Amino acid sequence: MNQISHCTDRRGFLKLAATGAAAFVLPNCARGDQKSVSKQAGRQNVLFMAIDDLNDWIGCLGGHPDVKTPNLDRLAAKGVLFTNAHCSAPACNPSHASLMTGILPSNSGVYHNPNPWRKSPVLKDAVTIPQHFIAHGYSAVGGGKIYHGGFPDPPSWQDYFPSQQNNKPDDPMPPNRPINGIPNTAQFDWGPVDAPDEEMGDSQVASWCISQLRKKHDKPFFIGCGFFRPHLPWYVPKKYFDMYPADKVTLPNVNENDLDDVPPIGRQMAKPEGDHKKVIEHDQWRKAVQGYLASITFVDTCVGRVIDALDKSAYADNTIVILWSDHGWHLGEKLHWRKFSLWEEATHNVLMMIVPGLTKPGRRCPRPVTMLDIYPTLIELCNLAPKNELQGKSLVPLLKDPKADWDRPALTTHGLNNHSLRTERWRYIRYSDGTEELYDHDKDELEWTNLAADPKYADVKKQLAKWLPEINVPEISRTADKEEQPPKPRKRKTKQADM
Ligand SMILES: [Ca+2]
Ligand SMILES: [Ca+2]
Repeated sequence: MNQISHCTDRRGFLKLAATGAAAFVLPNCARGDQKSVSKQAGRQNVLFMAIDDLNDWIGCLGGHPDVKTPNLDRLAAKGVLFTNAHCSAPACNPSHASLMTGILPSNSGVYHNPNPWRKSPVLKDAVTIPQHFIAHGYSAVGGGKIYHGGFPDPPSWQDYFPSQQNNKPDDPMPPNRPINGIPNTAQFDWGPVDAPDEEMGDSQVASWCISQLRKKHDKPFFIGCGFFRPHLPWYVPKKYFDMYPADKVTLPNVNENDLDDVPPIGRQMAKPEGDHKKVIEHDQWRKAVQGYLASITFVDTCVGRVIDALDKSAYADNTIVILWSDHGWHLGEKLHWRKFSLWEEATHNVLMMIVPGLTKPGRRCPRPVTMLDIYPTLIELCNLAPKNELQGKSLVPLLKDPKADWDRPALTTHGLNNHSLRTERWRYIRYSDGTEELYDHDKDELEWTNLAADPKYADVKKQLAKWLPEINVPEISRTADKEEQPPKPRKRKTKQADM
């Protein structure tokens, strides 16, 4: 339990300590002598949960003082929370594709949302995580957003909710959009929707997942459960907005001059004249933060329902739970909104794992890890055949001992040959034109002061640069990206999907 004291947030500490203690004493009641077939077969099941666009604004990561995430916090308290986990790409499609195949964007050429990842010559025949489980006798089913909207992958699954071709259930939409009054805003909008939780797409995904956990399974299972919120638009039921009155929300700590020491490619990623200018002009910053926090608490409720169902199921003691988000999100930091950058707000994401018989409750791992490490970790935990082409590294040593040695920085790539490397102390960014940023997290956790030009740090940069990828393949072709299109009007009964 002493590792909990490393939590940076006092509120988070108290919450974790309370739930962590509860996790220690909870008896395995109500399960009786039920034994699943999968336990008898000697292989643990996997509940693989994804949350889209969730940055580190969850209680147990201390990213935002106002946020309410009791369910994510109690899940984290059951096992290992990776506090320095980063995406391989700060955008939905390349992050999901690299995580599910274990291959870096710089090897596949899948850098952006409009890249149909199965068209990559490298990923065309790649065996995804669930495919590998199927090959080893597991059942593998999924629901919701495990792949980016436009590019579902039917070969990955034996069944899918709502369907193999449409991975996203419909969401109710408020009338008179955009609510925030920003013209031509597409999905960049927020506000309450007049609908009960159960009408929300993510609630339907949670219900589907719960129904899977209540089933009798003849084989060990791999269940993918992907939640879409807090992806835009931030339309969730009003009760979640009411938890965060806009006039009281805490805004991010932003330095108006932060981009002055950022190279041109970085400034181009930030686009301060784009979203940020519009948000300020329309006086929407507080309401946007409110919408993001409301969406987080909404999805936290969905997570809570699923973990309660697992705890009450026959599979509570022999199911590995892994929960990840695909990248972070800026809400004005560096005058930037959304993901699509190589700074902490965009690369830092959520990763927690509970492995019965291996992990201990309430552990926090500060080592820099990436989403690419998930695939080899699951292979080792479930005794699947090793796959030499995978570019991540198994996290099993860190699950056993969160302070074990770990030699590599976390690599994030945004576009061709733009990379970031994160260690426990440093962030080093190298853009395609050779320009650089270097931040010292011991003194500057908001990454305000770029030290790259200071000769004092030449050796730090040199040591980090050894980890930059040697291969940087060109971007593959692009197609229209459904998720970035404006929401279509929804007819009340037909529930038009808005991707
Ligand atoms: Ca995403
Ligand atoms: Ca700066």
